[in-house]
Amino acid sequence: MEHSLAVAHTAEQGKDNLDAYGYTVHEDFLTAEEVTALRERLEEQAELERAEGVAMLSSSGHSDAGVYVGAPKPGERIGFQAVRFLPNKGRPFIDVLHKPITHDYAAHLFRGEAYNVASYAGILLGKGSSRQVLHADQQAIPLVLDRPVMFVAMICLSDFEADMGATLVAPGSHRFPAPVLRTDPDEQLRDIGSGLMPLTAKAGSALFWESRTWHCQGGSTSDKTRVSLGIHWAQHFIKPQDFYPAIVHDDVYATLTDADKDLLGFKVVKEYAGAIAPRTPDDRRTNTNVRHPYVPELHKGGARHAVPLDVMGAVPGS
Ligand SMILES: O=C(O)CCC(=O)C(=O)O
Ligand SMILES: [Fe+2]
Repeated sequence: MEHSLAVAHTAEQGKDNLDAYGYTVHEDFLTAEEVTALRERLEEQAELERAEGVAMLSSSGHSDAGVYVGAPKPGERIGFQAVRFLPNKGRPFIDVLHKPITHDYAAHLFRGEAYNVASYAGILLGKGSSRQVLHADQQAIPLVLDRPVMFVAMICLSDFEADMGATLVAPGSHRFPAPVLRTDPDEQLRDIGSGLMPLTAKAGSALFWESRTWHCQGGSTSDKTRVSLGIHWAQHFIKPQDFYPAIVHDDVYATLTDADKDLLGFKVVKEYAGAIAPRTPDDRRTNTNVRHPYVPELHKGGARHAVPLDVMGAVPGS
């Protein structure tokens, strides 16, 4: 495989890289100040999730078998920690969703179709973390598609060096059906004429790969911790891994703008899917563009009643 790392500074370069190779490294995605603020918030949250016994951890990496939720075991060296559901864990995590470059790539990869966040986690990777299984993110879709329905923005809050477990990507693999999980990766890579390339990058870069591209988290043998935000963006009809309309805390919901909510999947697109109806008579949680009245099980002479929309001061949407 003759391939040099596909790096971009502009959306135009990045789109060309995504088309040609299925990924791009986008340098200077964040300012140095943004890197510091996001990294400090993430590391504090990660430390306290360990201290409070609610951390998602593994000593051996991002493999299903080794991952557990709790406090670190005595003497355990943490190889992998995920801090999930970041929109609940600090405003800077929501702000970074609005970076225009992400939306330039989304418009290109999704050909103008609507999309939202499908999962959003901080990832800390340390020594002893093993290489993840080779996969494509739309692997679960039982169809071979001529386009991606998801893509990842992996925002680097530390440098990504090869021995720190930098993401390994197979350039050009987006043109092929997904690899067969847990089957000799080297043979499959040879068959498509590709190989694994570590996406090395400086802190503040973002790695983008589309969901047909074969990739895996690298293994770490370094004393330095790889720190990143992993954001999966999906077209609106995909059932997301993390369903933010149900996950966002009430106090966070109260702070969200409609633009935030749309990125988190509160919008019903083309009248298809994702209706949110009130759970209690005074529930304010709703779609950004459609509202439904509160309607419980009604009985003649019963004590429970519906709440018509005008009481909520709301307008039915499109
Ligand atoms: O953490 C990584 O390098 C890759 C994780 C991954 O496979 C993904 O986010 O889709
Ligand atoms: Fe992945």
